Amino acid sequence: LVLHGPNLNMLGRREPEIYGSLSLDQINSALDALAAELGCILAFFQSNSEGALVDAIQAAPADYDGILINPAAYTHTSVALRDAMAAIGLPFVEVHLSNIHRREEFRHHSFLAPLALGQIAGFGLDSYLLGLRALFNHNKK
Ligand code: CA2
Repeated sequence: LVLHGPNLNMLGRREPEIYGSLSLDQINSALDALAAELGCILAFFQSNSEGALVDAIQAAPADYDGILINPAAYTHTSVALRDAMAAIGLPFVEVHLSNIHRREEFRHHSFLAPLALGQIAGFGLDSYLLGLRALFNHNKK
């Protein structure tokens, strides 16, 4: 399950110098192409609402083997997303388009990262592609 957090539906339209010029649909298409190569099936969900993301995480174990998530701003604020991840226990990888560690201090902390298999930040689309590979390889073992 690929989860995209708040404002990522705006990708490609604003702040291309930080987040690149690809739209969310283009990112999802590139992930689908990699998934076909690896031999796995993806589902995508974007929401600006913290509760909707919590609901999606809670429902995930019924249908999915892992979660690739860009929690966007909720990375830095959401105990609720962290608690949902802790509750389900599915393996997940946290990704960010930008390198959150070279940006404002408030972006350096992630509530989710301590529970993640790993965090990949700063590589634009490649953060997602590397994250999918890492999650797939982890689940293959
Ligand atoms: O670098 C990332 O992927 C982030 O998760 C993106 C979040 C930001 O709050 C995190 O600190 C890092 C913001 C996503 C907002 O995306 C926009 C896209 C286009 C225009 C405006 C916002």
